Amino acid sequence: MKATAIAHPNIALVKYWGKRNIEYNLPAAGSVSLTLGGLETRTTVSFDGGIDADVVELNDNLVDQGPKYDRVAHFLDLVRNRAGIREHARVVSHNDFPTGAGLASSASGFAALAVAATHAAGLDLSDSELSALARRGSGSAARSIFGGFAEMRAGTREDGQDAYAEPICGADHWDLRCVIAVTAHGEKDISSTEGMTRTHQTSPYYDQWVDSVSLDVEWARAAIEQRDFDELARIAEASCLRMHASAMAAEPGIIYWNGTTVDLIHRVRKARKEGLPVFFTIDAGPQVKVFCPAESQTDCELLLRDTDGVRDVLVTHPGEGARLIE
Ligand code: 2P0
Repeated sequence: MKATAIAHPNIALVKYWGKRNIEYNLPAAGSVSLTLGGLETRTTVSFDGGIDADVVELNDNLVDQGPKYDRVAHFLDLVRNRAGIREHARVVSHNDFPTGAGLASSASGFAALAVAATHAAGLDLSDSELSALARRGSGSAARSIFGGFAEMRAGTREDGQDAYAEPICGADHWDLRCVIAVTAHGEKDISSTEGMTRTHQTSPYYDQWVDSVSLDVEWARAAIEQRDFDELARIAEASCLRMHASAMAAEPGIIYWNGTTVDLIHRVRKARKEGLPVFFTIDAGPQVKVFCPAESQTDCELLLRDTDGVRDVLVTHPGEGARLIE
Protein backbone atom coordinates (compact mmCIF):
# COMPACT_ATOMS: atom_id res chain seq x y z
CA MET A 1 0.00 0.00 0.00
CA LYS A 2 2.88 2.32 -0.81
CA ALA A 3 3.79 4.08 -4.08
CA THR A 4 6.00 6.92 -5.31
CA ALA A 5 5.28 9.08 -8.37
CA ILE A 6 6.92 11.94 -10.23
CA ALA A 7 5.11 14.72 -12.07
CA HIS A 8 6.13 17.94 -13.75
CA PRO A 9 4.31 21.26 -13.69
CA ASN A 10 2.78 22.55 -16.89
CA ILE A 11 2.35 26.03 -18.29
CA ALA A 12 -0.83 26.97 -20.07
CA LEU A 13 -0.56 28.43 -23.57
CA VAL A 14 -4.32 28.94 -23.55
CA LYS A 15 -5.26 29.81 -19.98
CA TYR A 16 -7.74 28.27 -17.55
CA TRP A 17 -9.34 30.99 -15.44
CA GLY A 18 -12.81 30.31 -14.03
CA LYS A 19 -14.95 27.39 -12.89
CA ARG A 20 -18.39 26.21 -13.94
CA ASN A 21 -18.77 24.19 -10.74
CA ILE A 22 -16.81 24.60 -7.53
CA GLU A 23 -17.68 21.31 -5.78
CA TYR A 24 -16.36 19.18 -8.63
CA ASN A 25 -13.76 21.77 -9.65
CA LEU A 26 -15.00 21.97 -13.23
CA PRO A 27 -13.40 24.53 -15.54
CA ALA A 28 -15.63 27.04 -17.33
CA ALA A 29 -13.61 26.57 -20.54
CA GLY A 30 -10.85 24.44 -22.02
CA SER A 31 -7.11 25.13 -21.94
CA VAL A 32 -3.88 24.05 -23.66
CA SER A 33 -0.52 23.46 -21.99
CA LEU A 34 3.05 22.25 -22.25
CA THR A 35 4.36 19.94 -19.52
CA LEU A 36 7.76 21.15 -18.27
CA GLY A 37 10.64 18.75 -17.86
CA GLY A 38 13.37 20.09 -15.57
CA LEU A 39 11.02 20.94 -12.67
CA GLU A 40 9.70 18.07 -10.62
CA THR A 41 7.43 16.99 -7.77
CA ARG A 42 8.14 13.61 -6.18
CA THR A 43 5.46 12.20 -3.90
CA THR A 44 5.25 9.03 -1.81
CA VAL A 45 1.93 7.83 -0.41
CA SER A 46 1.54 4.96 2.02
CA PHE A 47 -1.81 3.91 3.48
CA ASP A 48 -1.33 2.74 7.03
CA GLY A 49 -3.95 1.15 9.30
CA GLY A 50 -1.89 2.21 12.32
CA ILE A 51 -2.43 6.00 12.06
CA ASP A 52 -5.66 7.79 12.98
CA ALA A 53 -5.33 10.82 10.67
CA ASP A 54 -3.61 11.63 7.39
CA VAL A 55 -0.02 12.84 7.82
CA VAL A 56 1.20 15.34 5.23
CA GLU A 57 4.79 16.48 4.78
CA LEU A 58 5.53 19.06 2.08
CA ASN A 59 9.12 20.05 1.36
CA ASP A 60 10.31 18.68 4.73
CA ASN A 61 7.64 20.58 6.71
CA LEU A 62 4.83 18.83 8.52
CA VAL A 63 1.49 20.37 7.46
CA ASP A 64 -1.05 19.29 10.08
CA GLN A 65 -3.88 21.80 9.65
CA GLY A 66 -5.17 24.64 7.48
CA PRO A 67 -6.28 24.84 3.85
CA LYS A 68 -3.25 22.97 2.42
CA TYR A 69 -3.80 20.01 4.76
CA ASP A 70 -7.56 20.00 4.11
CA ARG A 71 -7.02 20.01 0.35
CA VAL A 72 -4.77 16.93 0.52
CA ALA A 73 -6.97 15.09 3.04
CA HIS A 74 -10.08 15.78 0.94
CA PHE A 75 -8.29 14.44 -2.12
CA LEU A 76 -7.28 11.30 -0.21
CA ASP A 77 -10.96 10.84 0.75
CA LEU A 78 -11.84 10.72 -2.95
CA VAL A 79 -9.22 8.00 -3.48
CA ARG A 80 -10.33 6.03 -0.39
CA ASN A 81 -13.99 6.17 -1.44
CA ARG A 82 -13.14 4.95 -4.90
CA ALA A 83 -10.94 2.12 -3.63
CA GLY A 84 -13.29 1.16 -0.78
CA ILE A 85 -10.56 1.47 1.87
CA ARG A 86 -10.54 3.33 5.19
CA GLU A 87 -6.85 3.56 6.10
CA HIS A 88 -5.28 6.96 6.55
CA ALA A 89 -2.20 7.87 4.57
CA ARG A 90 1.25 9.27 5.04
CA VAL A 91 2.10 11.68 2.19
CA VAL A 92 5.64 12.94 1.67
CA SER A 93 6.10 15.37 -1.20
CA HIS A 94 9.07 17.38 -2.48
CA ASN A 95 9.28 20.06 -5.15
CA ASP A 96 12.70 20.86 -6.61
CA PHE A 97 11.44 24.39 -7.47
CA PRO A 98 9.64 27.22 -5.54
CA THR A 99 6.16 26.33 -4.24
CA GLY A 100 3.08 28.58 -4.54
CA ALA A 101 4.82 31.32 -6.48
CA GLY A 102 3.13 30.99 -9.86
CA LEU A 103 5.28 28.07 -11.02
CA ALA A 104 2.35 25.64 -11.15
CA SER A 105 3.33 23.57 -8.11
CA SER A 106 -0.32 22.61 -7.54
CA ALA A 107 -0.36 21.07 -11.03
CA SER A 108 2.62 18.79 -10.48
CA GLY A 109 1.65 18.27 -6.83
CA PHE A 110 -1.84 16.89 -7.45
CA ALA A 111 -0.79 14.97 -10.58
CA ALA A 112 1.92 13.17 -8.58
CA LEU A 113 -0.49 12.65 -5.65
CA ALA A 114 -3.17 11.22 -7.98
CA VAL A 115 -0.75 8.67 -9.46
CA ALA A 116 0.89 7.69 -6.16
CA ALA A 117 -2.30 7.56 -4.06
CA THR A 118 -4.34 5.53 -6.57
CA HIS A 119 -1.55 2.96 -6.96
CA ALA A 120 -1.00 2.75 -3.22
CA ALA A 121 -4.76 2.20 -2.80
CA GLY A 122 -4.72 -0.63 -5.34
CA LEU A 123 -6.66 1.21 -8.07
CA ASP A 124 -5.80 0.86 -11.74
CA LEU A 125 -7.17 3.94 -13.51
CA SER A 126 -6.89 4.98 -17.16
CA ASP A 127 -5.07 8.23 -17.98
CA SER A 128 -8.42 9.99 -18.55
CA GLU A 129 -9.69 8.80 -15.17
CA LEU A 130 -6.44 9.89 -13.50
CA SER A 131 -6.69 13.27 -15.20
CA ALA A 132 -10.31 13.80 -14.04
CA LEU A 133 -9.27 12.77 -10.53
CA ALA A 134 -6.22 15.08 -10.48
CA ARG A 135 -8.57 17.90 -11.55
CA ARG A 136 -10.45 17.53 -8.24
CA GLY A 137 -7.22 18.53 -6.48
CA SER A 138 -6.31 21.36 -8.86
CA GLY A 139 -7.70 22.18 -12.29
CA SER A 140 -4.29 22.53 -13.93
CA ALA A 141 -3.14 19.16 -12.47
CA ALA A 142 -5.40 17.38 -14.95
CA ARG A 143 -2.98 18.45 -17.72
CA SER A 144 0.21 17.27 -15.95
CA ILE A 145 -0.93 13.65 -16.21
CA PHE A 146 0.24 13.92 -19.83
CA GLY A 147 3.63 14.74 -21.26
CA GLY A 148 4.24 17.25 -24.05
CA PHE A 149 1.29 19.33 -25.22
CA ALA A 150 -2.12 18.66 -23.71
CA GLU A 151 -5.64 20.00 -24.06
CA MET A 152 -8.01 20.21 -21.11
CA ARG A 153 -11.64 19.67 -22.01
CA ALA A 154 -14.21 21.68 -20.06
CA GLY A 155 -16.80 18.93 -20.56
CA THR A 156 -20.54 19.38 -20.20
CA ARG A 157 -21.54 16.79 -17.60
CA GLU A 158 -22.57 17.89 -14.13
CA ASP A 159 -20.47 15.15 -12.49
CA GLY A 160 -17.35 16.21 -14.40
CA GLN A 161 -16.51 12.79 -15.75
CA ASP A 162 -15.89 14.31 -19.20
CA ALA A 163 -13.72 17.15 -17.82
CA TYR A 164 -10.23 15.75 -18.31
CA ALA A 165 -7.13 16.47 -20.37
CA GLU A 166 -5.98 14.67 -23.50
CA PRO A 167 -2.61 14.63 -25.22
CA ILE A 168 -2.17 16.77 -28.36
CA CYS A 169 1.44 15.79 -29.18
CA GLY A 170 4.13 14.08 -27.10
CA ALA A 171 7.23 15.78 -25.66
CA ASP A 172 9.34 14.84 -28.69
CA HIS A 173 7.01 16.56 -31.19
CA TRP A 174 8.48 20.06 -30.83
CA ASP A 175 11.53 21.06 -28.79
CA LEU A 176 10.21 24.35 -27.45
CA ARG A 177 11.99 25.67 -24.40
CA CYS A 178 10.22 27.52 -21.63
CA VAL A 179 12.65 29.85 -19.84
CA ILE A 180 11.25 31.19 -16.57
CA ALA A 181 12.22 34.57 -15.15
CA VAL A 182 11.63 34.54 -11.39
CA THR A 183 10.93 38.16 -10.42
CA ALA A 184 9.89 37.60 -6.78
CA HIS A 185 10.24 34.83 -4.24
CA GLY A 186 7.51 33.92 -1.76
CA GLU A 187 3.95 32.71 -2.04
CA LYS A 188 1.37 34.83 -3.84
CA ASP A 189 -1.24 36.90 -1.93
CA ILE A 190 -4.29 35.72 -3.87
CA SER A 191 -4.59 32.02 -4.65
CA SER A 192 -5.71 30.97 -8.13
CA THR A 193 -8.96 29.59 -6.74
CA GLU A 194 -9.75 32.85 -4.94
CA GLY A 195 -8.71 34.92 -7.96
CA MET A 196 -10.94 32.90 -10.29
CA THR A 197 -13.92 33.12 -7.95
CA ARG A 198 -13.58 36.88 -7.55
CA THR A 199 -13.17 37.35 -11.30
CA HIS A 200 -16.28 35.25 -11.96
CA GLN A 201 -18.34 37.10 -9.37
CA THR A 202 -17.30 40.70 -10.04
CA SER A 203 -15.48 41.18 -13.35
CA PRO A 204 -17.63 42.66 -16.15
CA TYR A 205 -15.23 41.01 -18.62
CA TYR A 206 -15.59 37.47 -17.27
CA ASP A 207 -18.22 36.22 -19.72
CA GLN A 208 -16.38 37.67 -22.71
CA TRP A 209 -13.16 36.06 -21.48
CA VAL A 210 -14.78 32.62 -21.19
CA ASP A 211 -16.43 33.02 -24.62
CA SER A 212 -13.06 33.79 -26.21
CA VAL A 213 -11.35 30.58 -25.08
CA SER A 214 -12.75 27.88 -27.37
CA LEU A 215 -11.45 29.49 -30.56
CA ASP A 216 -8.01 29.97 -28.96
CA VAL A 217 -7.95 26.29 -27.98
CA GLU A 218 -8.73 25.27 -31.56
CA TRP A 219 -6.09 27.62 -33.02
CA ALA A 220 -3.45 26.64 -30.46
CA ARG A 221 -3.98 22.95 -31.24
CA ALA A 222 -3.47 23.60 -34.95
CA ALA A 223 -0.39 25.81 -34.34
CA ILE A 224 1.18 23.09 -32.16
CA GLU A 225 0.44 20.33 -34.65
CA GLN A 226 2.02 22.44 -37.44
CA ARG A 227 4.86 23.73 -35.22
CA ASP A 228 3.84 27.27 -36.20
CA PHE A 229 5.77 29.41 -33.70
CA ASP A 230 4.45 32.82 -34.81
CA GLU A 231 0.84 31.67 -34.63
CA LEU A 232 1.36 30.08 -31.20
CA ALA A 233 3.02 33.30 -30.02
CA ARG A 234 0.00 35.34 -31.13
CA ILE A 235 -2.52 33.07 -29.44
CA ALA A 236 -0.58 32.54 -26.21
CA GLU A 237 0.11 36.23 -25.57
CA ALA A 238 -3.50 37.14 -26.37
CA SER A 239 -4.85 34.43 -24.05
CA CYS A 240 -2.53 35.51 -21.23
CA LEU A 241 -3.37 39.19 -21.52
CA ARG A 242 -7.13 38.52 -21.78
CA MET A 243 -7.01 36.34 -18.67
CA HIS A 244 -5.16 39.02 -16.70
CA ALA A 245 -7.44 41.77 -18.07
CA SER A 246 -10.50 39.91 -16.78
CA ALA A 247 -8.84 39.50 -13.37
CA MET A 248 -7.70 43.15 -13.22
CA ALA A 249 -11.30 44.22 -13.94
CA ALA A 250 -12.58 42.34 -10.86
CA GLU A 251 -13.40 44.21 -7.66
CA PRO A 252 -11.02 44.69 -5.96
CA GLY A 253 -8.86 44.27 -9.06
CA ILE A 254 -6.38 41.40 -9.05
CA ILE A 255 -2.87 42.35 -10.16
CA TYR A 256 -0.38 39.49 -10.08
CA TRP A 257 2.37 41.49 -11.82
CA ASN A 258 5.20 43.60 -10.46
CA GLY A 259 7.28 46.19 -12.30
CA THR A 260 9.76 43.61 -13.57
CA THR A 261 6.91 41.52 -14.99
CA VAL A 262 5.84 44.51 -17.09
CA ASP A 263 9.43 45.33 -18.14
CA LEU A 264 9.85 41.75 -19.32
CA ILE A 265 6.69 41.91 -21.46
CA HIS A 266 8.13 44.91 -23.28
CA ARG A 267 11.61 43.40 -23.59
CA VAL A 268 10.28 40.14 -25.02
CA ARG A 269 8.16 41.96 -27.58
CA LYS A 270 11.08 44.23 -28.56
CA ALA A 271 13.42 41.24 -28.94
CA ARG A 272 10.84 39.50 -31.14
CA LYS A 273 10.55 42.59 -33.35
CA GLU A 274 14.35 42.49 -33.68
CA GLY A 275 14.25 38.89 -34.86
CA LEU A 276 14.53 36.64 -31.76
CA PRO A 277 11.70 34.06 -31.78
CA VAL A 278 10.28 34.48 -28.25
CA PHE A 279 6.87 34.97 -26.65
CA PHE A 280 5.75 35.38 -23.05
CA THR A 281 3.06 34.03 -20.80
CA ILE A 282 2.27 34.82 -17.16
CA ASP A 283 0.21 32.88 -14.62
CA ALA A 284 -1.24 33.73 -11.22
CA GLY A 285 1.99 35.30 -10.00
CA PRO A 286 4.73 37.74 -11.10
CA GLN A 287 7.02 35.26 -12.89
CA VAL A 288 7.36 35.53 -16.67
CA LYS A 289 7.62 32.37 -18.77
CA VAL A 290 9.28 32.89 -22.13
CA PHE A 291 8.95 30.29 -24.88
CA CYS A 292 11.49 29.91 -27.68
CA PRO A 293 12.78 27.22 -30.06
CA ALA A 294 15.72 25.17 -28.67
CA GLU A 295 18.28 26.99 -30.82
CA SER A 296 17.31 30.37 -29.29
CA GLN A 297 17.50 29.22 -25.67
CA THR A 298 20.86 30.84 -24.90
CA ASP A 299 19.83 34.21 -26.35
CA CYS A 300 16.54 34.00 -24.49
CA GLU A 301 18.29 33.24 -21.20
CA LEU A 302 20.66 36.18 -21.73
CA LEU A 303 17.74 38.49 -22.42
CA LEU A 304 16.07 37.53 -19.14
CA ARG A 305 19.25 37.52 -17.01
CA ASP A 306 20.11 40.97 -18.35
CA THR A 307 16.83 42.47 -17.08
CA ASP A 308 16.94 44.41 -13.78
CA GLY A 309 14.80 42.75 -11.10
CA VAL A 310 15.13 39.20 -12.43
CA ARG A 311 16.27 37.12 -9.47
CA ASP A 312 16.60 33.74 -11.05
CA VAL A 313 16.23 32.06 -14.44
CA LEU A 314 15.03 28.45 -14.78
CA VAL A 315 15.29 26.57 -18.06
CA THR A 316 12.78 23.84 -18.92
CA HIS A 317 12.07 21.61 -21.88
CA PRO A 318 9.08 19.48 -22.95
CA GLY A 319 8.58 16.88 -20.22
CA GLU A 320 6.94 13.49 -19.70
CA GLY A 321 3.61 12.84 -18.06
CA ALA A 322 3.09 11.86 -14.42
CA ARG A 323 4.43 8.39 -13.69
CA LEU A 324 5.00 5.81 -11.04
CA ILE A 325 8.64 5.24 -10.11
CA GLU A 326 8.30 2.65 -7.37
C1 2P0 B 1 -3.56 27.79 -16.03
N1 2P0 B 1 -3.67 28.87 -13.83
O1 2P0 B 1 -4.25 27.51 -17.02
C2 2P0 B 1 -4.05 28.95 -15.20
C3 2P0 B 1 -3.51 30.25 -15.68
C4 2P0 B 1 -3.06 30.04 -13.37
C5 2P0 B 1 -3.20 31.03 -14.44
O2 2P0 B 1 -4.54 26.86 -13.59
O3 2P0 B 1 -8.45 26.36 -8.35
O4 2P0 B 1 -4.10 26.04 -9.25
O5 2P0 B 1 -6.71 24.58 -8.09
O6 2P0 B 1 -8.28 24.56 -10.04
O7 2P0 B 1 -5.11 24.85 -11.22
C6 2P0 B 1 -3.81 27.81 -11.68
O8 2P0 B 1 -4.98 27.36 -11.13
O9 2P0 B 1 -6.53 26.32 -9.80
C7 2P0 B 1 -4.03 27.82 -13.10
P1 2P0 B 1 -7.54 25.40 -9.03
P2 2P0 B 1 -5.09 26.00 -10.32
O10 2P0 B 1 -2.50 27.19 -15.74
